[in-house]
Amino acid sequence: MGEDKDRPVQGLRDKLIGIKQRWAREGRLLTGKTGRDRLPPGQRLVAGRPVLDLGIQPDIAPEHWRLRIDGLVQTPLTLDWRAFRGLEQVERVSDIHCVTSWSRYDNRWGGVAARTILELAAPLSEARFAVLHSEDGYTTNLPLSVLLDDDVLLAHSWDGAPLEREHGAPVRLVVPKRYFWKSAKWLTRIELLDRDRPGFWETRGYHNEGDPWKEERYGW
Ligand SMILES: Nc1nc2c(c(=O)[nH]1)N[C@H]1C(S)=C(S)[C@@H](COP(=O)(O)O)O[C@H]1N2
Ligand SMILES: [Mo]
Repeated sequence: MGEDKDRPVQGLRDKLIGIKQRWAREGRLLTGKTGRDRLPPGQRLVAGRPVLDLGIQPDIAPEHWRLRIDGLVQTPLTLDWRAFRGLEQVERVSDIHCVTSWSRYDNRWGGVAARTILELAAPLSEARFAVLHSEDGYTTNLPLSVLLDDDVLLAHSWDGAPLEREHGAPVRLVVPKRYFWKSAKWLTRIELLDRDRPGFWETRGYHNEGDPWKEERYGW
């Protein structure tokens, strides 16, 4: 092959390689869903602590608080504050993803694993879903299997301080793998059911599952 014929081809090839190398440097076409990225699609990071509620912030003194676990369980339970604090206390660090598009990293929650309390009540084999009930009349629903995840807490502290009233004191649920509306504040009752029963937002257009990584914000 003559040199004169090869040179333009070589030049073109170098140009293409150069473009691809630049794309690689710039991370072009990356979806942002793998590796180092912690932020689910459509979310933006905040540092503060937004408050979201229905316009009611119950003021529950720990000594007046009760948690009921009932429905399809072998041993219906009512825990008071002393009994709750007497259970194994754990800490978990997790990210918050709110459906209104804010996320907050590295929240350190202290409390009792939901699993610990559910095991005490001993769910019947038919029990597959849960409704979380709150003092302000709010409800939300989750599959029992999700509540049994190791990172799901009934939290009484946040970043080392007792939970504030506006964030659900004395005890709120924290479900890191779902949008934050599933994390019921001012929690007073866990009801186990054999079928799913959509809660407050789930009957008002929000998604039944609410997985931030699938961007399950609205609808079913
Ligand atoms: N009892 C109760 N729990 C609730 C709510 C509520 O109105 N009542 N709002 C939910 C929604 S929509 C969100 S985003 C989070 C907000 O929690 P925060 O106020 O601690 O940020 O609580 C969830 N849990
Ligand atoms: Mo929310």
